[in-house]
Amino acid sequence: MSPTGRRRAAITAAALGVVVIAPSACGVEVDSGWPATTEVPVPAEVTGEPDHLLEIPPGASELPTLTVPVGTSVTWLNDPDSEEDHWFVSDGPGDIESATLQPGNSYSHRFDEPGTFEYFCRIHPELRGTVVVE
Ligand SMILES: [Cu+2]
Repeated sequence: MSPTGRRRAAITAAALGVVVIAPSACGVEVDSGWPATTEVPVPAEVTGEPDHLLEIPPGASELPTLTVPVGTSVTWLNDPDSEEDHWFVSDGPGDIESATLQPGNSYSHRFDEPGTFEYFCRIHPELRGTVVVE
């Protein structure tokens, strides 16, 4: 990794509230069994990494039916190369409400109840999808 890349990674880690302490930083040599450069996996709840990422490609005309376990967070990502906005809302039960997703924007929703949740795009009403939560 370049110095710039390393700095960017450090800034990203700081922005995420992740505190990385090198074992030798305080002058006490701690034998953790890991070299100081080991990258420790960060749990999903810290990174905000979605359980399920649904990327909407440019010009999408249909969306897949997702089947996910209860408690899953689904993130819709409008492809940065897209030239259109999307605005997903529930069609029936559920409270999907993305507001306007410009290219590169994303919206996350956690499904805590089982059921079948249909939604569509307010801007492109023919663009519909379903999330089945089991
Ligand atoms: Cu749309």
